[in-house]
Amino acid sequence: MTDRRRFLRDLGLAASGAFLAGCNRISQSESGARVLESAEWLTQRVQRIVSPSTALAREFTEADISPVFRPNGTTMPQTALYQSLMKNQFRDYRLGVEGLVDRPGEFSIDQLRALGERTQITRHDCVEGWSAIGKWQGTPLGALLAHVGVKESARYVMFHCFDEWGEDTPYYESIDITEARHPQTLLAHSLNGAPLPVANGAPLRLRVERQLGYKHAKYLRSIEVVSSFEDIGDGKGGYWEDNGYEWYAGI
Ligand SMILES: Nc1nc2c(c(=O)[nH]1)N[C@H]1C(S)=C(S)[C@@H](COP(=O)(O)O)O[C@H]1N2
Ligand SMILES: [Mo]
Repeated sequence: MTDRRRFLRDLGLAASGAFLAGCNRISQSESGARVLESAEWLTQRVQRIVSPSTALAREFTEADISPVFRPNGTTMPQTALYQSLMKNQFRDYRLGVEGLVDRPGEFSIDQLRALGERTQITRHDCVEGWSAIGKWQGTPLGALLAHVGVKESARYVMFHCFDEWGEDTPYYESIDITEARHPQTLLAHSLNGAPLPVANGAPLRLRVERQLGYKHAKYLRSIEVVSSFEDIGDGKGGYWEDNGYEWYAGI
């Protein structure tokens, strides 16, 4: 069924008053389908129709780059592991890749770079009401996923970060496999032509350009391919989602 037909069907359900009941039923029978529980699902459908899953976020020119890319949230992870990697200029850094993949492993920045590179100048929008334009360079996440091989049951990619927001509460995020394979979804190692500053997520952060700032996980420690995220954190798919933000944060 096409997105449009599915959307029209869903609207029909909404009009008949069966929409929420129908969604709840689906979400109970399908693990990890929390997104179906709310109007968020509808938002995502509308978004995918207005701008299909392949649509690119707007890209800007060098002249548009903000003089300062404001850091936000964690700007210096305090964990011992991060601090020791930082002291050695991240030379020993490896991104863990685990979960529903054929070949899990650990990747240095150089190994990631060998898989592919993309540069893009985009606007970052934070829910707190500020924006900044920056030039990001990194490996398309899709290239890494193709390299490790994604299993059939995979639905989401989780991003586990070095920084903690409370005891044993690392920042984390998630996106679906379609978003993960979008050409502008990057594991970025550089901002404005230089290695990522610590404040902006060194040595590696996510860029997921069609969604709001909190989705762009900084300080990536590992990525995990999963079929459901209900057993991770409080089960809503991300640190801020566990604290009330929407999982699908389309701009
Ligand atoms: N690991 C981690 N990632 C994070 C955050 C954070 O606190 N920790 N903050 C998020 C928020 S709310 C925003 S707006 C952006 C800020 O990115 P910047 O510091 O490069 O501006 O990072 C996002 N990713
Ligand atoms: Mo943000």
